[in-house]
Amino acid sequence: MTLSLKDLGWSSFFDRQLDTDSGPDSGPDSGPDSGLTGFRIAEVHRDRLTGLSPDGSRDLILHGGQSTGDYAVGDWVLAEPAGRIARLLDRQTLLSRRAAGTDARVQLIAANVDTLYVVSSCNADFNQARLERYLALAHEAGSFAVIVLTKADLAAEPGDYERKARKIAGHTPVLAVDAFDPAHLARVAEWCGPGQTAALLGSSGVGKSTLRNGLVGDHAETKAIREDDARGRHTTTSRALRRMGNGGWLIDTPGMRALRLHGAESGIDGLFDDVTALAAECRFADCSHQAEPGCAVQVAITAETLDPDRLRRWQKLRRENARNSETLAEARARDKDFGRMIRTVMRDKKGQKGF
Ligand SMILES: Nc1nc2c(ncn2[C@@H]2O[C@H](COP(=O)(O)OP(=O)(O)OP(=O)(O)O)[C@@H](O)[C@H]2O)c(=O)[nH]1
Ligand SMILES: [Mg+2]
Repeated sequence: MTLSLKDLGWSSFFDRQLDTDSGPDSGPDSGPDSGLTGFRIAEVHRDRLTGLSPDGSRDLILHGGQSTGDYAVGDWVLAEPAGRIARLLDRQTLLSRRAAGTDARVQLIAANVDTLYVVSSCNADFNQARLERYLALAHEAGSFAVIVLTKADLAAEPGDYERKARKIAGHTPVLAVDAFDPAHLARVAEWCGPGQTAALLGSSGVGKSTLRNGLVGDHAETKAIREDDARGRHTTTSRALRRMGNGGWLIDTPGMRALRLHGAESGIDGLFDDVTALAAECRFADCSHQAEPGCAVQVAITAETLDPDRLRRWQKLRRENARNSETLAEARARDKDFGRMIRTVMRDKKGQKGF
């Protein structure tokens, strides 16, 4: 079957970035982008990229000095006839996270994602704070989030999980599903129509690849989880863009141990807009919402119109985000200041003891 650029997710947003008279691959042209072909990145491996175009799939060649980590599944690139990438087009949305560990690397998860399926299960994996983290990521990126709670068929009261998710979801749809049931899969697919792109994100073992298999119709490996804590085994190890039965595109991702947000302040505040609206009413602009006079947040907590746990989770996410958003230089400066403070304290202590 031949797919058009539009079928692959191309839109006027990418068209506007072309320096041609008419568009990629649309005949003789005099602009600098003439003769280049638009490819959608479908797979990112350590040493190579695979792209999709109306002519099919092919490996793409990087420019010297570039690494495959500079590209995300879902990206649009323009490539020369031999497959060498000429340039990366601006992204409409980008999902990324701060890599684990102390280095400041930002890891790209997926690009040009319209719908983010935030996947958890109706079991011990379910956790409101974790869902909020993913929702903040979607808000920040500009992707539309849909919460999918799998394993509804295994839970005694799946409605309880659905209710808890709705409490934090705002306008985000919540679907409790059996990932093997075609009728449930159809409800999931509805949120990503032809030419649109969705990504599956969530912990290992929640059923991302099971959903993907049902929606795409081929077979990616899945593995049973541990019974005691519902943890998965990190079965999926790479990201790939696949076409769903309804013409939408789906990106399965490896299960995440931790999602470290960075640069997501507006995403967090957007998700917690009830708290931020209250905070804007506080008498002091720098109110910490603890015990200051004129604190509208504390008034709402006393009136039981705001859950104090929700305030705590908002503050925690903001703190973490600020820390993760530091540049490497800022983090080093903070460590240096901290080291200096410790040395001063130690020196003072020694002085007091008469050493
Ligand atoms: N009964 C039932 N089992 C499910 C459902 N969804 C997933 N499973 C099972 O859960 C286990 C883990 O599913 P996977 O699809 O491998 O999970 P994953 O999220 O892709 O995990 P990673 O690739 O490790 O990130 C498998 O044994 C699936 O058969 C569901 O809705 N109902
Ligand atoms: Mg998987």
